[in-house]
Amino acid sequence: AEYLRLPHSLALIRLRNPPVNALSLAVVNGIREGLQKAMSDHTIKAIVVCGANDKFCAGADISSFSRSSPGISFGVVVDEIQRYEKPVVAAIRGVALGGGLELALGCHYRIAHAEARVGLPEVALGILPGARGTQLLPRLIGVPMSLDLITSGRPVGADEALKLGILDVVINSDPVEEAVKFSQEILDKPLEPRRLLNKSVPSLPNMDSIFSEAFAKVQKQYPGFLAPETSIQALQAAVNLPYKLGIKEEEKLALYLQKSGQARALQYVFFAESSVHKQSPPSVASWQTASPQPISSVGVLGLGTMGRGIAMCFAKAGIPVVAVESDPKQLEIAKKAVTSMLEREASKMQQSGRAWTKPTLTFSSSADMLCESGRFGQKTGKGWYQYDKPLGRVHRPDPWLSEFLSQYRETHHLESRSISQEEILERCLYSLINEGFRILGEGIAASPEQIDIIYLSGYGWPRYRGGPMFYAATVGLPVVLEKLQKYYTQNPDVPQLEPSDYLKKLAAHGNPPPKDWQSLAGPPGSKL
Ligand code: 3H9
Repeated sequence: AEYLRLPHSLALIRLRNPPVNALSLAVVNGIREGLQKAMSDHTIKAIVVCGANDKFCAGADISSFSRSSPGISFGVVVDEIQRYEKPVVAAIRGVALGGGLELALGCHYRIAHAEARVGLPEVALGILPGARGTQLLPRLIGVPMSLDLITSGRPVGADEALKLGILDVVINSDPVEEAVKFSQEILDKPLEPRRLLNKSVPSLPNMDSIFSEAFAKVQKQYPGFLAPETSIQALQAAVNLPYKLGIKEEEKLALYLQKSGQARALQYVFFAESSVHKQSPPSVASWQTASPQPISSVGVLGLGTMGRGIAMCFAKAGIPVVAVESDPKQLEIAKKAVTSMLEREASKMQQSGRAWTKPTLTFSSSADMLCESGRFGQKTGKGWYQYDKPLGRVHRPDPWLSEFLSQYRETHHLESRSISQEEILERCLYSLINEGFRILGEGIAASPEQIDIIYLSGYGWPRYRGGPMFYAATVGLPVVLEKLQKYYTQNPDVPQLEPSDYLKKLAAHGNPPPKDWQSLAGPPGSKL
C-alpha cells in the first residue's frame, strides 16, 4: 500500500497488489504504516483509501490461506481505522469484496463509482467474513439484509448498496477525486456516529424467528455446506453480544471454518475454475481448437425411453440412424412412438428412422438378467426395488428380488455376505477416481482440476468436497491405492478396480497435492 500526501491537508493510502489488490501481509502492513504516518503528521486532517488499477480490493489473498489464518490480524486493522481520530474515507472503484469491503466498513465514509460492486463472498470459499464483516454489516444495514448478503455471498451493485446503506455516496466520476472533495466537507463533523463498532445492531421484535428461518433456508438451499450456517451463528453473536465479545466469537467461528476440509476444497475449486480454461491436454485438443468429426450415420442399441430419444435427436438433425432392438414388443412400441414423433416433425425434416431387430447375446450378470425380465428401474416401476408406480420414486424391497438373488447365488455358487456402507462408497468412488488417474495417464485430460470441474459442473459432485481427484488427495493416494488393491484382489472380474499405473507412480511419492501430479508422474503414456 502506497502512502501519498495530497494537497488540502489530505493523505492517500493506495492499495497496489495486482491484479486485484488482495490483502497480502505486505498490503496490510502498508495500510498500518500509512495510518501511523498520517497520524503523526499534524498537517494531515483526513485520509482517503483507494485501490490501484481501477479496483478497490478483492479481499484477502486466497492463495496464502493455506499458509496463515486470514482475517484475525486484519480485523485488528479494521478496528484501528474505526477508532482513528481523523476521518478515513474509502474511495471504491471496481470491486470491494470480502476483506476489501471489511476495510471499507472500517472507514468512516464510503464513496463508490456507479459501476462498482461490493459484497462478502466468503461463503463461496467455505469461510466467513472474519475481519469484522459479520459484526459490522448488521450494525450498518440490519440483520435481515446482512443475513441475505452474507449467507448467499452475492455481490451487489453500487446503486443497491447505496439503497441498503452500505455506501454513502455513488458517483459517475473518479471516486478518489470525489472522496478528496468530500473529505474537506466532513472535516468538522464528529466521528463517533460513524464508528460502527460503537453502534448496536438495530433490534427487531421477531429476531428469533428471523434467525430460525435463516437456518432453515440455508439448510435447504445449501445442503451440506458449513459456511452459511456458521455465518448465521456469527450474526447471532453480533445481536446477542457486545462488540468486543462478538468479534471473539467471529474469530472462533472463522477459525473453525478455515480449518475445515470444506474451506480447503472450496478454495481449491476457486483456483481450479479459473485455471481450467487456460489448460489444454497434452494431445493439444481443446474445446477452443477442436473441430467436430463428420458423422455420416449413427447406431443406437436398444429402443427404450432413452434409445428412442437419442434416435429421434439424430434423425431430426438429418443423420441416418440404425437402431437395434431385440424385444419385438418393445420394437413395436418404439416404432409407433418414433413414427408419430417424426410425423409431427415432418414439416421440419425429411429423414426417417429405421429399426431393425437383431443383442442374441447371452447374459450372466444379475443386472442384465433383471433388465431381461423387464425390470428397468424407476421408469418401469420395478428394478432392484419395486416402486409405487412406473416412473415413481418411492421404493420398497421386493420379495421377488430376494428369491431371484438366492437362485442366482445358488447357480453361481456365491456366498452371501453383508457389505458395509463404507465398502459400497469406497468401491464406487475409488473406481471412479481410478478412471480419473487413467485419463490423466493417457493425456486425455489436461489436469486433475479439469476432471474435478467436470464432476462439479456436470455430475453434481458436492463443491465442498472439491471433486474426485481433490478428494483422492484428501483421503491420501496411498490409502486409495491400498483399498483398490484390496477390492481388486477380492473382485478380479471388475477391471475398474485394478489400480492404474499413474496412481501407483504417484502413490510412490506419498501423497503429493494435485498441482504436483503431472510433474511427478511424467509425460502421459499415449496421446489422443
Ligand atoms: C476474504 O476476504 C476473507 C476476509 O473476510 C477476512 C480476511 C481479510 N486472492 O477472477 P479473475 C486472482 S476471502 C488471490 O480472473 P475477474 C484470480 O485467481 C476473499 N487471488 O478476474 C486471477 O488470477 P490469475 C474474498 C485472487 O475480473 C486474477 O486474480 N474475496 C483473488 O473476472 C483475476 O481474477 C473473493 O472471494 C483473491 N482474493 O474477477 C473475491 N481474487 O490471473 C474472489 C482474484 O492468476 N475474486 N484473484 O488466474 C473474484 O470474485 C474475482 O476474481 C474478481 C475479478 C471479481 C475480483
